[in-house]
Amino acid sequence: MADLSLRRDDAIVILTGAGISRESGLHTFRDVGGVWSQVKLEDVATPEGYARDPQQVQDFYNARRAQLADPTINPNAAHLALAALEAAWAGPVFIVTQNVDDLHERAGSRAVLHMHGELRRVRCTACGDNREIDGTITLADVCPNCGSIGTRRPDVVWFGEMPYGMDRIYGALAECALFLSIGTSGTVYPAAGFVAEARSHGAFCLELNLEPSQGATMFHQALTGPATELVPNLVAKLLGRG
Ligand code: BV8
Repeated sequence: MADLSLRRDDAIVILTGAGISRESGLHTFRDVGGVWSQVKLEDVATPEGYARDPQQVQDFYNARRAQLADPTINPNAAHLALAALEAAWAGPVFIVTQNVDDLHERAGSRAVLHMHGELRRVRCTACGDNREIDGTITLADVCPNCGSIGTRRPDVVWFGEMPYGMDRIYGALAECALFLSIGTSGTVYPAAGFVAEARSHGAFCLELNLEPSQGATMFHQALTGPATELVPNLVAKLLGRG
């Protein structure tokens, strides 16, 4: 395990990907049997795919939103450990997640930024109205704000669209003493470039992943194993309990 010489008031930035939610029962994208082996990314996670067949895209996100509402899908020990770290750590603990699920929040984390948007939010392409929903979106939906019909889309960031919060993220990467990357393949940019940004500003960069990611060599240390083992162990060490 890394020899982390941190002060308790140091800032920590944590990037998470689909791997941290795998043991909660949500599929990752690029593992065997993952989301992109079931449906083509180009068809459901691009503006072009949405323009071509909006019903297919709505169905894809409606199904994932319904799965997230399943009572068997809950935060796991990794999510809970990160929430405990935020509660006990004197310095800022900022989670930047690529995930569109709400498991970090349900685990108790408060400083969470969904750079790729959120499954449980919908926005209107006519007026920008952006709100939480629990059910489905249909092409007959009427925007409750402007009355437009069929203009409500999932509030997720597709390929070719600008992720949310980039200024805030780069500001945090420049200030943090520890950059943690958990459960991501390091395939998708700009998230995959965050380690280089943090390292260039002097952060200690640590990867926790089931297997080395595409960017593993960019980290000072890369630990492999399931998130529900690695993350609680690391948090215990950081809090001086391990
Ligand atoms: C942008 C939608 C610019 C929501 C997603 C060539 C080079 C560089 C970049 C590009 C390029 N060509 C195109 C680009 C840009 C493109 C990109 O990066 N493409 C890739 C494919 C090359 N990026 C974009 O388009 C981004 N936008 O660049 O905008 C711009 C500038 C100006 C103006 C406008 C725009 C937008 C990217 C966002 C796309 N949306 N999803 C949704 O449906 O979820 S991406 C999708 O991939 C998800 O959000 C997901 O989170 C994300 C990353 O995947 P991972 O989370 O890493 O998941 P993955 O399955 O890949 O890996 C899981 C890992 O977990 C594995 O490593 C596995 O080993 C591990 N694991 C498994 N089990 C466990 C575990 N680890 C621990 N414990 C376990 N139990």
